Amino acid sequence: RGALEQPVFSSSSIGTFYQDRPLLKNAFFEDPLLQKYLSRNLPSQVLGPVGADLAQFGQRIVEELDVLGQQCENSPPRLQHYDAWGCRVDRILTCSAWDRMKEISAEEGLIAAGYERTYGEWSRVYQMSKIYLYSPSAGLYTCPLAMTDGAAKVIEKFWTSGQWMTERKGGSDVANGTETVAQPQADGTYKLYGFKWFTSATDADMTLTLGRVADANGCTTQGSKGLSLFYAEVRDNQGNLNGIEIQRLKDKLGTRQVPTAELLLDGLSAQLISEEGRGVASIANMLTITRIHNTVSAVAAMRRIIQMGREYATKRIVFGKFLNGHPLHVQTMARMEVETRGAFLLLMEVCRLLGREESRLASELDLHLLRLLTPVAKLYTGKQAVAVVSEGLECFGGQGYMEDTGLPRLLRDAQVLSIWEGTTNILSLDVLRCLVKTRGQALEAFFTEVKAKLEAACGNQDLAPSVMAVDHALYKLGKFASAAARKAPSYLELAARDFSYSLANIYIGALLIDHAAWEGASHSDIYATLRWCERDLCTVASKEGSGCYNPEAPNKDAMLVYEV
Ligand code: UCC
Ligand code: FAD
Repeated sequence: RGALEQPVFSSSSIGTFYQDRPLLKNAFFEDPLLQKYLSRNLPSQVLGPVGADLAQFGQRIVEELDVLGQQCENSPPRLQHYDAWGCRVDRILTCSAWDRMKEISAEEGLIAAGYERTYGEWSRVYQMSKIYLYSPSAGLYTCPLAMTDGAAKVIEKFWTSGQWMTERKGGSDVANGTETVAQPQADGTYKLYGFKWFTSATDADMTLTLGRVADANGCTTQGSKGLSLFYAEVRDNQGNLNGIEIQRLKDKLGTRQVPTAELLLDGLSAQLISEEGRGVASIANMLTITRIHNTVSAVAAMRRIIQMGREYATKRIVFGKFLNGHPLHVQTMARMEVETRGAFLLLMEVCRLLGREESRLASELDLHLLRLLTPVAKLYTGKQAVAVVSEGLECFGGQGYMEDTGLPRLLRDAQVLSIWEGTTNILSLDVLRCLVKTRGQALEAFFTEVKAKLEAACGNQDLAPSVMAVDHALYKLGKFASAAARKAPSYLELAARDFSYSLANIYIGALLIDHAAWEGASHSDIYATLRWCERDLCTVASKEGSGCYNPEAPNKDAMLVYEV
């Protein structure tokens, strides 16, 4: 360097290299699997308008919504307890971007699409595809949307809704954890008294909540049989809270964009909307919808991190070449891609079944599958999202850990997906509940459907190893299930999580095969299927050999956990 040149690094200069940033592109065009899924399944008169709408929405996300989502993250809600004159007001102050998200959600018909049913049985696939594109840029506005959708399913009324189930003693064990008492009023309504420990989207117009109706002596029935479902409006016509005090906003790892509050119900006026004592069964419809939304968010987060990661890999040079020229890096992304494809097809399957149910086209088999696969999809993708998004952050090296890239938020927000709307264990137990309640018919439906998909693909040589692997796993699952049915219930309880994972692995294997056997499928569709089916698809059968579900296992586990 000549003596007169400016030094590259000095107090006035920090060097000349600036890494090109990964660009957010139209998520619809960036997602060949979504496009192919729609082409394969939607009738042509539906595919045209749906494809056009998703393409325009994908562009709107890039140009308008992503920045609003980031603003929601940067300007979390605040709670104003008192006004300037000392009056208790308990106002939740949300940012303008959050309010704008509400308007845009209505403009785009994000919930209406599920109820107007313009596309008949495909309306849910359309709606959830749209929310899937939106979710990673939504600033978590998808959370109130999910609860609104769930409430609309229960009461067919169209306001943003809360879902207040969790109290201090129990969010999983709602039956024993609910202390809220409902006092009957002369006009047939109720006043609710209790404390709701987690309430998201507390800025909603209305809520569904659980309470115990008090009899003339003020006594209530304990357990699940004492719980009833109530509808309540959060504020009155003047905007004052309806017998509610907002104690505080939660200080959370993620989902910071969403106001999640602790609420004292101090005479909340409410209407009973279920039969007395049928509260849990009545809110189950809402849980189905919100758990499907949870699955949408999980798969969408995986898809987003992959889209950003593969973009970055075309821009970042290390050891003399772009990241996407390093086979080990691409292998890492390919593994994430396989996970995401599997999760996506499971999500779409549940949406397809929901659409059929709501259009009254569902067979008995469809209904059993919908009931069984909803908790399976939620529990499986909730966990997968954390693993894939975490791996995805690493794809950016240190930049993946930097707040102002907007990437760490994806991991924080993914972590909640396995906790709320029922934890992994609780949903695994729900899978067992479903099997018991249907006297095994849901499991039979599972076997029938997987076998049908395998049979349809059995002439395809490329897929033969995958078909064999899924078939073998199904055989092992059947053997396990018949043996477990003869054992004490505690055996299946301990196996519940592994059993549910096996259901997910096997069903996803069958869906990937089904998709790859389609005439429009690509080599990558076949390759993804082969890769998925290499894994141990029936973990519950593999693990049982160690005795980990046997009667002595809980003691051994406890000794292991608490060993001093
Ligand atoms: O976390 C929450 C909101 C977060 C924000 C929203 C995000 C949405 C996604 C957005 C993405 C951005 S709200 C709180 C969610 N809470 C839960 O999910 C509760 C978790 N706990 C459970 O799921 C438990 O398994 C309980 C509460 C359902 C267990 O209650 P019980 O009363 O002990 O259970 P029982 O006695 O077995 O069931 C009572 C009745 C039975 O009906 P009958 O009497 O006809 O036999 C069950 O079959 O309820 C029925 N039932 C169901 N039916 C129970 N679960 C279901 C189900 N999943 N589907 C159909
Ligand atoms: P617990 O039930 O105490 O569970 C603790 C652990 O024990 C978990 O790992 C669980 O899997 C395990 N466990 C529990 N029972 C069993 C069992 N029988 N067998 C094996 N393992 C078991 N709730 C609402 O009602 N409305 C909301 O709007 C809402 N928003 C939320 C927002 C956020 C950000 C979060 C984090 C939570 C929210 N929740 C909401 C609460 C949420 O639904 C509960 O936290 C969740 O259902 C778990 O309940 P819990 O916290 O009481 O945990």
